Amino acid sequence: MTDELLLERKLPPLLPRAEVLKILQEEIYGYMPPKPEKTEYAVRRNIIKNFCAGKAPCDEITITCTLGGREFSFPINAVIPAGKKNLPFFIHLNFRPENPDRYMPTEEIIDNGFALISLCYKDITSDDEDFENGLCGLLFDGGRREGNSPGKLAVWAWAAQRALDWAQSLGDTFDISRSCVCGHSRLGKTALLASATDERFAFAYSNDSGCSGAALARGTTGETPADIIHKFPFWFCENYFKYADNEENMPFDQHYLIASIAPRRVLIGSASKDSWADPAQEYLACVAAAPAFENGFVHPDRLPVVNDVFFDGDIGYQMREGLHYFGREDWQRLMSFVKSK
Ligand code: GTR
Repeated sequence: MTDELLLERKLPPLLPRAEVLKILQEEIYGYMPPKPEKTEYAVRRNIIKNFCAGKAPCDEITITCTLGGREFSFPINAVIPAGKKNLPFFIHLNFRPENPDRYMPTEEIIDNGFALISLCYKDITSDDEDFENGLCGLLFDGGRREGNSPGKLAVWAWAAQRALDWAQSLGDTFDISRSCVCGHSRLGKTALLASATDERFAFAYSNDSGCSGAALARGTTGETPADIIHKFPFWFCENYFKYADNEENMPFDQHYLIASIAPRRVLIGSASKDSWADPAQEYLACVAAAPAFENGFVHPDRLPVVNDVFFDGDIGYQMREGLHYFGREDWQRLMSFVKSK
């Protein structure tokens, strides 16, 4: 059944990863900003009194990157269980700087044996058409963009990669082979892109990322490229704009984004009542991306239903009951997926 649904969608065939990454950067997200010439870290320890009852202090790290001879700084939070080494960990791109936050049950994550690094996306650059603030101020001359210059998703994804640089700089505190980048909605799209373009991430998790994230565009009954391009053009490169109401001519679809994470692991999470993100299209993208992975996507030959959890392949999928939200049930399933591998 899923094979017929994919045939109806007439998707572009999978290509080698390098070609897929080129198409994605050229046609939808823009090319990732370059790596910094120099990076420095300043650490403020234990910034929240009695955090997690003393099990794990919350530190703030200011990351200062030099690009084109100019500096850009942004903060991240790190919560590391005291006295532990080689920790599996999440890099969570979040909407707000608060710790914990309604999308981030920090203590529960720590109690499951993980460390947690979080960053607030607006500390990197604003979520609007202004390409002169934050990191964008170093990348664009007077805010001007070329057709394949990075959109905001690529700029935020770059920051998650810098947080991983910091984790790596600490030696054996973190287990990089158990690193996972994650986010919700627009930041789920960002997490997939961060992992697609940086092979150091062992896992990626997209929560309800939908259009231009995990969901196939061809055949959607939810948000379309035209909808998202109209409302959020700044998330993408300008070359994407020509595909508004013109999906059939896209030389890619969103299974390319998932496939470009191979041979590593990726979990896609949907919410049963999030029709705008279109859970069936997120699931079908997993089916279409599967051949790029050694252990693909193990699933029944039907569309997903509430509380489906498919963790046997390199691609995992889970559908939670309810609305567009990154809740503790999503985190519990995400943690189980990482632990199961
Ligand atoms: C919506 C957008 C979605 C999703 C969401 C979010 O308005 O249409 O693609 O990204 O915002 O990020 O919360």
